[in-house]
Amino acid sequence: MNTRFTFCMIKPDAFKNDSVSDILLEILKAGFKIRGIKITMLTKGKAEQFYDIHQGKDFFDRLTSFMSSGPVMAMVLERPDAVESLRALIGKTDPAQAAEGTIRRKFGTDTTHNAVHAADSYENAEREWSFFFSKREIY
Ligand code: 3AN
Repeated sequence: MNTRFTFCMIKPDAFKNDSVSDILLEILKAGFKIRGIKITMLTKGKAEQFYDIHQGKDFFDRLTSFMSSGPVMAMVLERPDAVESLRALIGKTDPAQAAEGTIRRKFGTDTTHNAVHAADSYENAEREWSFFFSKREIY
């Protein structure tokens, strides 16, 4: 398994709060290289597909409505131990419980509006970047 790559997505709340460039800077300062990047807008249907694993949970509609409410920035990132490093950098799902200095603590508002998504396994990372990128869009 290649542990150098992961998938990250900056969420619509970060665009609304104008914190996209600050978040990008944190990611780059942590040593990640950007191997694929695009800004796009998810439809509700696409957001439901992306978060398929959460179908049936009480927050599913809130989550997918929010994720289709504005632009997202999808990225393929490279660094040794990419998944673990990025998960540590972003912090816990709820920004109030995320450790001091983490991206969600700094830029998130609540459990839905938490500024960034990061893949939680290498298997999911590949599934998630394939959702946004063709092979030739990752270099
Ligand atoms: P994480 O993104 O920290 O891996 P997951 O995979 O459990 O968290 O959840 C995916 C996304 O669903 C979260 N980023 C968050 O936006 C949303 N979410 C998770 N749990 C809740 C909740 N209890 N209430 C509202 N939104 C939630």
